[in-house]
Amino acid sequence: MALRTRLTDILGIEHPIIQGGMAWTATAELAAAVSNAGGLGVIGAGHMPTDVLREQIRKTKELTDKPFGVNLMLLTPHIDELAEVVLAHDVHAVTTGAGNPGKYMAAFKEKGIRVLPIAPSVALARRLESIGADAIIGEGMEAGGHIGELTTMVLTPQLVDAVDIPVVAAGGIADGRGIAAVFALGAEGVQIGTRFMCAEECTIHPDVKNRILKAKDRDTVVTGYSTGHPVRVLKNKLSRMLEELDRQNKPEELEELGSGKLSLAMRQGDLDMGSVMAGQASAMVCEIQPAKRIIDEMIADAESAFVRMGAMPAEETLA
Ligand code: TUI
Repeated sequence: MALRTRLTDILGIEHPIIQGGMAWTATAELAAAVSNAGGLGVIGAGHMPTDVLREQIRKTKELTDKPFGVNLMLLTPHIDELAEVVLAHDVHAVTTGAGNPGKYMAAFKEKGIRVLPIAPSVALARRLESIGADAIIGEGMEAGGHIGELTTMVLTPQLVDAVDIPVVAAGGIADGRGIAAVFALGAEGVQIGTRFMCAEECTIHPDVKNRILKAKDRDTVVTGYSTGHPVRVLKNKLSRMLEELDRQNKPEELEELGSGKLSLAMRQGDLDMGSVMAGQASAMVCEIQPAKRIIDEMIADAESAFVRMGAMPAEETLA
């Protein structure tokens, strides 16, 4: 049985699973694999130059004819130019992170692009619904990368109560039990980042994938509180240096030291001085698998969890 929700209808996808739009990580290969497997694959535009984003969109279209999206990281200095590329290239959906996408909303809607902003708070979610967001991705602080204050467990039900559009839960979800849990809270979809970092099709350095496979429950830490942009990473030499700068309240030095370190991790595989942005769910990722196997397994396990909870008759999962 498929888990059909308003989100799958809005996006025209089979499974209510959106892939996290991770900068330096979510490339055309991963996005296409996730879309081909029935989820929504997403290219992480991050700080990409515009011609690279154009090429990534072209490549994704070559690899899949299913819907896919682009994630726009709103702190990027040339964000206006990246938004123009998305508008010009017939992309199905946009997810946004690290800010308020209000400025672009009308233009995206006019082109028929679905807009799914990431919101770490109820107030922002309400505002985004009022200006036309198609769904809200509520990201809890279990997630990797730049995070808000609230956990997925408390953010999700509050968003579900606050808005009428579908809520997608993100942060700390890496298996079918997590999907079942957030569906119990009222979510109609999930965004999965860390587990897809260990997809076969993900092009990050293999040493990063192996580091995630080895991660234990307390292996991530949040640095950068002093800058106003806290970031969850796997603990290493760099994170200890950043923690020290946080303690000394030196946000400028912290930003300087952190700059360029995400690509150092994801492209070069530097596990000491790279910024290995990954979520608390790293400890729950145990295998490198094709994206399709990840999705099929998560959906089957979610259905088993529903059956265990008595929320779905066992025979429906066989259909
Ligand atoms: O954006 C992410 N995760 C990211 S972005 C990123 S790149 C980066 N590197 C260093 C510092 C900052 C960013 C790495 N990981 N997730 C979605 C997300 N969005 N998390 C939190 C937010 C967010 C925060 C504030 C969304 C909106 C927001 O609004 C503030 C406002 O303008 O009201």
